[in-house]
Amino acid sequence: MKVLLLVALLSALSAVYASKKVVICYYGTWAVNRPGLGKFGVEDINPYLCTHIIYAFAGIDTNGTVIPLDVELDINMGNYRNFTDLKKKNPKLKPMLAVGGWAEGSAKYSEMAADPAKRQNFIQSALDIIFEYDFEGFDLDWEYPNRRDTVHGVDDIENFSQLVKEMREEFDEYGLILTAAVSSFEASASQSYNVSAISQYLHYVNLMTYDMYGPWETLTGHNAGLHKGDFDGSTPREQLFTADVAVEYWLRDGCPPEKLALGVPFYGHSFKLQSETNSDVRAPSNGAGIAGPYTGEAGFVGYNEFCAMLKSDPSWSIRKDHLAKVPYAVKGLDWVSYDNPRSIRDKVKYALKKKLAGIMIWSIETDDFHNVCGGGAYTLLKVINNALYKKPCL
Ligand SMILES: *[C@@H]1O[C@H](CO)[C@@H](O)[C@H](O)[C@H]1NC(C)=O
Ligand SMILES: *[C@@H]1O[C@H](CO)[C@@H](O)[C@H](O)[C@H]1NC(C)=O
Ligand SMILES: *[C@@H]1O[C@H](CO)[C@@H](O)[C@H](O)[C@H]1NC(C)=O
Ligand SMILES: CC(=O)N[C@H]1CO[C@H](CO)[C@@H](O)[C@@H]1O
Repeated sequence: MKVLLLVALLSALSAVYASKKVVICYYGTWAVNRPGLGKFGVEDINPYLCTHIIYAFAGIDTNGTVIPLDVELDINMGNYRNFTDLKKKNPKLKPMLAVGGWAEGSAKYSEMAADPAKRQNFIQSALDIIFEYDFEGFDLDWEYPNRRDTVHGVDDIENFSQLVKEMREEFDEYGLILTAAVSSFEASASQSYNVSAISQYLHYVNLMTYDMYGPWETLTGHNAGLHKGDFDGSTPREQLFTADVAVEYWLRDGCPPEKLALGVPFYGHSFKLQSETNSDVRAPSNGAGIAGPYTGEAGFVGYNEFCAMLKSDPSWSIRKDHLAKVPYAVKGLDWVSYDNPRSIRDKVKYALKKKLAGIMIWSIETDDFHNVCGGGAYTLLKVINNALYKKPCL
């Protein structure tokens, strides 16, 4: 009897503990324009499989004012409102708005963060949108401080810390959530962030542990390997482009584990091999490979697109890098690095073992949300929920 009580108590405690893990889902709103089964609108979001859902993206003008990037969709067609209305289905869901992204560049953000008046303008205009549309938080996606077309160079680092500090102080007045998406590897992240400073002020740090190798490289490699791979040879550990090396850097540099969300990609990168006789990881590549039927961009395939290709065409050879814990697939000169349910589960286990905050996803509109491949609708999100909470999900 006592043993049973103890077991019940322990499992109740672990359920409470586990339920605090986050599933932070980015939603790329342009997917509403994709053809056929690739079209993904707000109505396609399953509001029970994420704890936080982030609308990507808003932008800023030259004064640092936060503005919608697609006024017609975001405002006129009601997409902001429909998105935050997902809370009516799941009251625990936290709808957030992301500002920035790759296409916004760095220059305007560098100018904004360097000027106290523009920082205040940024924060107040973010609050205006948050209150008008009932968002519950904001995500900073400046890509990246002190890189690309930066204006103020290395000053961006402390200016970004200052921005995050001021924003958090303001957000605390209203109980709003503040997060940022950050580059993951020491070589790049150390150019952009004072890790301990921003980690102190952010609720969660969304670690972009993907795009580690892609068709811009001359050799094939994993988009998002978890560990040192079968083909990494004697590469010194700190020079490895793997998720675990990036996580260890952020933890070492002062980000508390309970704030760090491990990013997982719901997409892969495709390469075109130079020769069929060398089709391993680190094989010579001629650049971008296949495009997906919906996303239509050479070098990129959504999980939904690629699982369907694998299913319908048995001539793909699926291989696994047993150490890196990610698959890749080869057919003739086509080479694709991607994530599947197995690799995603391994990443969740790793995040749990490292006592991280949870998982971040870029991005949910390329999950197999229509169950084309037979793993169940929202295959990858369900894998994440099952592995994090160890119970069947809705
Ligand atoms: C920036 O602010 C100035 C001064 O308030 C204003 O004249 C200008 O129109 C603003 N620029 C934009 C892009 O809104
Ligand atoms: C938002 O929801 C309304 C009501 O369901 C719908 O008429 C409208 O088309 C939706 N907007 C978008 C962009 O999907
Ligand atoms: C980083 O921020 C911390 C805390 O705000 C500060 O003490 C430290 O000096 C900063 N580090 C650098 C290199 O500026
Ligand atoms: C608050 C802060 O750190 N501001 C700095 C941002 O960058 C500008 C221009 O490079 C500096 O002059 C500020 O001191």
